[in-house]
Amino acid sequence: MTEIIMTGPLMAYAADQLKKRFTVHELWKAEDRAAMLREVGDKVRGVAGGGSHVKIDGSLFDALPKLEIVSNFGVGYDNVDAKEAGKRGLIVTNTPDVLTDEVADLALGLLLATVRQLPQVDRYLRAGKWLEKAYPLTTSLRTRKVGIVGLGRIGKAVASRLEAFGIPVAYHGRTRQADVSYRYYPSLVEMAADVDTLVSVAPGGASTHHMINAEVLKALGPNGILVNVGRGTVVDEQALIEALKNKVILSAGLDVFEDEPRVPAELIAIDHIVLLPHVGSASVHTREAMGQLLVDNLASWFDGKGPLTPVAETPWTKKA
Ligand code: A2R
Repeated sequence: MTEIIMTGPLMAYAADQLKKRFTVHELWKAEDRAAMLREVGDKVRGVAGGGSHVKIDGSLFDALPKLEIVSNFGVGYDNVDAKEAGKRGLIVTNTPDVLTDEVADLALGLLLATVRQLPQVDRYLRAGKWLEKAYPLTTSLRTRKVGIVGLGRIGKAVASRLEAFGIPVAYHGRTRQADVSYRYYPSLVEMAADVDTLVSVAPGGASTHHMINAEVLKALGPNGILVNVGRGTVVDEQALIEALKNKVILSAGLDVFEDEPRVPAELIAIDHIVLLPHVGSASVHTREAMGQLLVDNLASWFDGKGPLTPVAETPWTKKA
């Protein structure tokens, strides 16, 4: 059987399929990972990635001389050095599309929860405070203009939901998109100044690192709300903490953080914001679809049919 490495725990739905089809080495379980790699490294042809914070980079590739493909769980693959994989002629795949609607649904839920303070309202009722008086009035989605940072697959699904809610949408990215009529801002600071709500769905990695910084938050202003369902590294978390403490912006709804699963105590101490433990795609339905795509990419590759969803850095064209 073809031998592969799993770098972290995947849901049983996917892991059980992998174990039927491949000889699976569970890297994150090894007491001595280097020893495991020395022992099995020259037999391994595939990596099933995700589910852990093990970096899939040049040093892992060095230990796996027969490696052909990294099938990564999730649409984001900032845990994989895809550029380095490309240089070495390896294929990297991710799990796009199958989670788009789920994450977009969550983004709208998180936006509404933040604007209307739903977790705080729930806590208020449970604490018996409604018996004393009604919950104070909140801000509203009704008057808001939303700027989407990263109008990709998920960003577009967020935008179409916002349209249904009657909310004007603008976007920032590196390129204007011909197929949408939303206003495009080449400058993120200028967009932040013109809207009062930012929804970030941009990927992680060097090019987006701390893109939402103190200057952007200042431009967003005192009625501003930041929702982040993309990657935590896109936001300068320390600048965000300062902005929230000093009322530079009004509030935030965060599903992603810079150093997951560690969330700064300073954020946890701010009661009026909404914090979620990276659950954007975390339903049984969608996680199974993602797991299936991870398995299918490996199966397709080792059946000689090529990868199903290779990432941009490792394009693949079928040989004639
Ligand atoms: O920049 P563009 O025009 O290529 O637009 C992409 C945008 N993006 C950026 N925007 C500003 N500065 C950057 N350095 C930058 N790099 C990328 O992010 C594109 O509109 C969007 C990503 O869209 P997709 O590749 O279609 O990804 P998808 O499926 O929407 O997922 C987005 C992210 C994942 O990477 C995970 O981190 C997270 O959502 O789950």
